[in-house]
Amino acid sequence: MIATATTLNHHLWQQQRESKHPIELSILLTRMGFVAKVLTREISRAALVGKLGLVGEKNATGDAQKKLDVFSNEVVVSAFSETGLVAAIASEELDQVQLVECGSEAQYILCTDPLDGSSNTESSAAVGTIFGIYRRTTGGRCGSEADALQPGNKLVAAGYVLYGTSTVLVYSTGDRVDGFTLDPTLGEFILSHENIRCPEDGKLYSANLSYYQDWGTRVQSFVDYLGDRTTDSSYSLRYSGALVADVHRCLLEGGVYFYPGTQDQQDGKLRLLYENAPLAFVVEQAGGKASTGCDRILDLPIESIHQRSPLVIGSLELVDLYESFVQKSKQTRYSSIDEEEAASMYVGGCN
Ligand code: AHM
Ligand code: MG
Repeated sequence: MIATATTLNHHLWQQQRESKHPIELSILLTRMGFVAKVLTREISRAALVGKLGLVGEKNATGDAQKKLDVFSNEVVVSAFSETGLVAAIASEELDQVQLVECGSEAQYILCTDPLDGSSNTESSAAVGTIFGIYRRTTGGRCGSEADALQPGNKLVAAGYVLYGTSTVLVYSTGDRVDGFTLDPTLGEFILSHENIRCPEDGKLYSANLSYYQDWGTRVQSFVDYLGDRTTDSSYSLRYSGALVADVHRCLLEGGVYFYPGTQDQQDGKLRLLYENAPLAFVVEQAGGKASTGCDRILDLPIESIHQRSPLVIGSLELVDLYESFVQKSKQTRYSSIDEEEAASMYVGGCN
């Protein structure tokens, strides 16, 4: 590696000098870099230090918490609390918004999934951390839950860390998207993916197809189209079970990830505030697209911190294609089908 390689800290300083973002965001993103280093170390040696397995509790959205979920949450919360810049934190692993700091300096809100895809940890597969940063909107000395209930179009920074074959930190402050790879020998994130642009189209799709029967016919048609070997389409399926890893692949190589609703869970599984919105922010900044299949993710109102939404995200043309499938039947929905069929078509489709 050459000595002139750009570290995350140097890059943040350069961007700040060019007025791309304020110093506070540099401090917070540097902090995320530190969190990523701690979690890289602890995740990779978890089996050796008794950190695998369940805690025995469920989190706010009903998932069985793992020791690494709880640990990761503690690392994120303590690291960001120490900055004095964060008024409140919303996390997948916290039932409610945690108020952190009062005062004029604490003007930011952190929303995070500290350990995305934690079901992968037992098998040493990829996991991630997702983060979104908002500015406070309410007055008064201290933050409140209302500060976290902002749509994704109000994000001032967002990104993720992928703990895979290497640790990669990707972020945007609304200007461009850059990715940094951790050099473990230096303990530094080095700029490795400069100004990432999501390919407009791609040949990869990523979804848990075991839910095929639970999806509506519109989503099923899309899947059938992708898998149709009688046409010259040649899509490949890649699904890791970690949203961060699957979206990262779509971002770099072109492709689409989707997690639709089902009859029982019309909003799907993924959480809007700390999973879908931050990833949508990054992917849009890179020229990609993210929606529910019907509506732009970043424009969805946030009514509660653990609210879910369907997600389709990735290359512009593939997201458009998905939308054309789920919206296609809209006009004919009530024409020649019975009530049961209409309900089935609705799942994953648009009103
Ligand atoms: P988590 O935040 O509890 O790990 O849940 C989110 C994860 C995503 O990373 C992944 O894409 C999805 O849930 C996998 O769910 P499923 O097992 O239903 O395919
Ligand atoms: Mg998650």
